[in-house]
Amino acid sequence: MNSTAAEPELAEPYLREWLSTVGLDVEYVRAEGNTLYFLDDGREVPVLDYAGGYGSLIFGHNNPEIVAHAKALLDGGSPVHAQFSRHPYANQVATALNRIIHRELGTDEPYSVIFGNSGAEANEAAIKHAELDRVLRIQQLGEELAAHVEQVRAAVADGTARVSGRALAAAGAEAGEDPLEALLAGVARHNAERLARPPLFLALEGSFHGKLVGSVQLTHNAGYRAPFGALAAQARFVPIGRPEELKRIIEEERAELLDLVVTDGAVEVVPRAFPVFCAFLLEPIQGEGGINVITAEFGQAIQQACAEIDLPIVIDEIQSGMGRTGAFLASSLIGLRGDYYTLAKSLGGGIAKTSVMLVRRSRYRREFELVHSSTFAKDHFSCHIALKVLEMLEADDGRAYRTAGELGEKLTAMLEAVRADFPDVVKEIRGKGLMLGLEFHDQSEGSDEGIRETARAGFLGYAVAGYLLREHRVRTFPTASAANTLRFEPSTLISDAEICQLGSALRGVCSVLRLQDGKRLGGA
Ligand code: 5B6
Repeated sequence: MNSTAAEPELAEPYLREWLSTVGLDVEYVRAEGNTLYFLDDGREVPVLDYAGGYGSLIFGHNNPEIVAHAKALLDGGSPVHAQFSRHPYANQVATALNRIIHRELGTDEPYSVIFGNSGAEANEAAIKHAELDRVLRIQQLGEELAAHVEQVRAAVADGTARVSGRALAAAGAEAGEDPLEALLAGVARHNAERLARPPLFLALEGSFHGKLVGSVQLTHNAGYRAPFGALAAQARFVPIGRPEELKRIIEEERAELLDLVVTDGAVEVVPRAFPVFCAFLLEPIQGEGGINVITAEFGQAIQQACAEIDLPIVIDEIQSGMGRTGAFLASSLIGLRGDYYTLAKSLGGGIAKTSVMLVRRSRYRREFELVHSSTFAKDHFSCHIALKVLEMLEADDGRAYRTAGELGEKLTAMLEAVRADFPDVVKEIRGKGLMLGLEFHDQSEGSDEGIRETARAGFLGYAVAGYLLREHRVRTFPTASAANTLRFEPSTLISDAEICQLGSALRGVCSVLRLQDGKRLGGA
C-alpha cells in the first residue's frame, strides 16, 4: 500500500495517514467468503473479515453463485444501460421485494420501488418523496382554505354571516372599519408564517442515514452533520427508548393553519393541523451508532405517535436488512411497519452498487417519477444481481434467514462467554443475528498512559482493531460514533472455526486491556 515515486498517492492522504497510525492501512488483493488476503513478500496472508463491507456481504466476498451469474450477464452482452425503455427485470425485483415484505409484514398493500446506487441515495429519495408528498398535501390544504375564504366573503357580502369578535381574537386581528378584511389579513399573516417554515425531520440519537447533503442532516454525529447544516432541512433527534421525549418534541414543533367556516350565521376560525414534520427516519438496529437495538415497545410508541400526526415512517434497513438479523427486515421482528423502506449494501450481492427505496402505494405520488432519476440506477446488471440475491435468500424456504439467526446465536454465545471471562473489560454484547456489537468498558481512566490517551482521543476501538488485525489476522471496526464498540457483520458462510478464531482474538485483546499492556496494544 506504500506509494512509489512513479505513482504518488493522492487519494485521501489524511485518512491514509490515520489508518497507518493504527496499523489498518493494508491493501487487500483478493477476497473470498469471509476472507480477505494481503501480500507479504509475495505470499498471500488471509485475514478473517468480520467487517463484511459494513454489512454488504450477506453471502460473503465474491460468492461463486453470484459471480457466475455476473459473468454470464457480461458474457451474454446484457445491455447495462438502456434508460427510458422497458425494464421488466426492475419490475421483477420490485415484485420479489413485495412478495417477501408482504409475507413478513402480513399485509398485501403494494410498495412502489424507486432504484438508486447507494444507501444514502435511497434515503435521499425517501426524503425527497416524503417532501413532495408533504408539499402536495399543503397545496391541497391551501386550496381548501382559499375556497373557504371565498365562501366566507360571499356569506358576509350577502348578509348571511358576520364576523364575530371571537374570530378576530382567534386570528390575532383587531376589529377595524372592515372586520372581514381585518380577519382575512390576520388569518393570511398567521398562515404565511407557518407556510414559510422549512420542513423538519425526526430521527433518533445515534442515527446514521448517509453522508449526502440531505441524509447527513439526519445523521446524528455532529462531526459529520454540523458543517453542512445550512445546505438542507434539519432534524430533531429523539433519544432511544424515550417516547415521552418524542411526544415533547412533537408538541414543541406542532403548528396549525387557520381555516374559516360559517356556523350559525357567524364566521369562525378553525385550526387545521399543518404538517411541520416531513418524515421520521430510523434504523431498527443502529450500525454506526454502536449496534443499538430498538425495542418492540419503543417501536410501537413511535408507530403510534407518527400515526397520530399522520407522519410517514422511513425504516432504514440499509445495514440491518437483507436477512442479516434472521428476517428480511429487522424491523419486522419488532412488529414495526414502515411507510417507506430503504435497502442497499447486500442487495448488490457484494459486487453491484445498488439500492432501493420502497414506498407504500397509499402514500405513493406518481409525480415523483418525473422529478427524480439517476443515470446509473435501475440498470440491467445490478437488477439481475439483486434478483439473484433475493432468490438465494428465499431458497429452500428461507434457509439463509434461519442460518443467519442460528449463526447469530452461536456468535452471541461466544461473545457472551468472552464477556463472562472478562467482565472488567467487556461491558455489553448487543445486536441480533449477524449484526452484533461488543462494547468495552471506558479506558479513559486506565492505568497505562498509552491506553488512557488512546481512549481519551476516542481511538480505543481503532487501536483494538489494529491489534486484532496485526496479531490475530481478524478484521473488525468500531465506528466514529461509538468508539468503544466493535462490530461483527460476517456472512452466512461463517464457520465454527472462524467463530473460534474471533473468540481467541478477542480473549487476546481483553487480556492486553486487563493487563493494561499499552505497548502491545499500540495505537494513536
Ligand atoms: O451506501 P451508503 O454508504 O451511502 O449508505 C448510507 C447508509 C449506511 C447505513 O449503514 C445506514 C443504516 N443508512 C445509510 C451505510 N453505512 C456505511 C458506513 N460506512 C462507514 C462507517 C459506518 O459506520 C457506516 C465507513 N466508514 C469509514 C469508511 C468507509 C465507510
